[in-house]
Formats: sequence, structure tokens, C-alpha cells
Amino acid sequence: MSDPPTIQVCLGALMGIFDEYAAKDPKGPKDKLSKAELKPLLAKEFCGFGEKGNEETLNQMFELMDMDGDGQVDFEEYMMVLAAFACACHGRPYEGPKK
Ligand SMILES: [Ca+2]
Repeated sequence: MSDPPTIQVCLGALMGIFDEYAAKDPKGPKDKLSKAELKPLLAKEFCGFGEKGNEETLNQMFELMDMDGDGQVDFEEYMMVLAAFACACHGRPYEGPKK
């Protein structure tokens, strides 16, 4: 049996991380990240970004990610930020979705 394509494996990991953290608050929606769920995601999965003592940065990051301002980060918003992050890591500016 052949290995799954690398991009499929990587996307599966990104989806799994979102689902894991979005489900942490049993009272909140399982398909969206609250600020409290985003904080440990950023601390663990983004090299310590948003760790304690950095509340202002966390607030700024949450506002950036919550593009529709509903107080939650949904999967599309999460992936948009990851796309921008990937572009920055790849030395390319991210200007949003092409029309
Ligand atoms: Ca949102």
C-alpha cells in the first residue's frame, strides 16, 4: 500500500489540530475556536506564540483571525491565517484571496 500524498497528510494534521482545540470547551461550539481555545493552540502549535504574559498579543491575534467579528474563529478563518503565515514563511506577501 502506498503512502498518502504529502499534502493530504499535512492538511489532515491542520484539520486535526483545529478540531482538537475547537472541542476543548464542552459548552462551546465544536467547530469554532474561542479565545480560550485559541490560546493553547498558539502556545503549543505556533512555537509558544500567545503564551502567558502575552495577553495583548493573543488579543491582537484573535482579532486578526476573527475576520467576521463573531467572537469565534471558524475553520475558514483559521485556514486564511495559516495561508498568510505560509506565504510569510515562504517570503511572499499575502494579499488575501484572488478575485
Ligand atoms: Ca469568526
